[in-house]
Amino acid sequence: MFTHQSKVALGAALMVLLFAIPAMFGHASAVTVDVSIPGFSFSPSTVTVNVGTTVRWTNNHSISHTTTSTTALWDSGILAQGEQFSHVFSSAGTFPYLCTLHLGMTGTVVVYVCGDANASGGDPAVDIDDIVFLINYVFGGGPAPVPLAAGDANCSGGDPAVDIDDIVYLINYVFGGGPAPCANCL
Ligand SMILES: [Cu+2]
Repeated sequence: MFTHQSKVALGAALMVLLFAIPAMFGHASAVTVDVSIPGFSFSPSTVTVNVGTTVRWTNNHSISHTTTSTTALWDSGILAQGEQFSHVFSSAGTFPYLCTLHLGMTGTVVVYVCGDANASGGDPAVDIDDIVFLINYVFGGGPAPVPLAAGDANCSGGDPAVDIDDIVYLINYVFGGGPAPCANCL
């Protein structure tokens, strides 16, 4: 593994890439992701979203349901057919929920930060450890970010979505005062 000193040296050395490789810059926009209640289930039962995303549940079933966080983050109360409830996810993490009327109805919202390739969370979520993680992934055969899109710091998408441009982008952000990772890297 890398020592702190070697990570700093690595970051400093890779600064030269900033002048050799043009970074691509992503876009930021508010996003809403829909979850349907078509019956005695949530569909899809797991959604993976960026920080700042609004998740909107719609009860499309003929009887009432709720969407209720198991950690008291949100509670829709009873939703009759056709009613909706929205919640903005402003921090990274894995958030389970259920319907309080039918406890077998469960779902999960996974929230992550673009650029937080190692899923460390915390403050700052995006730091030199993510650069090292991506270098190890792109050049060293190391583990991929989970979800992979979390490593697509410049929101380039494409194939591969995570490549040297994302490493350069993060170096520029962490060491060069460059723009933060894009907001929607799905
Ligand atoms: Cu229910």
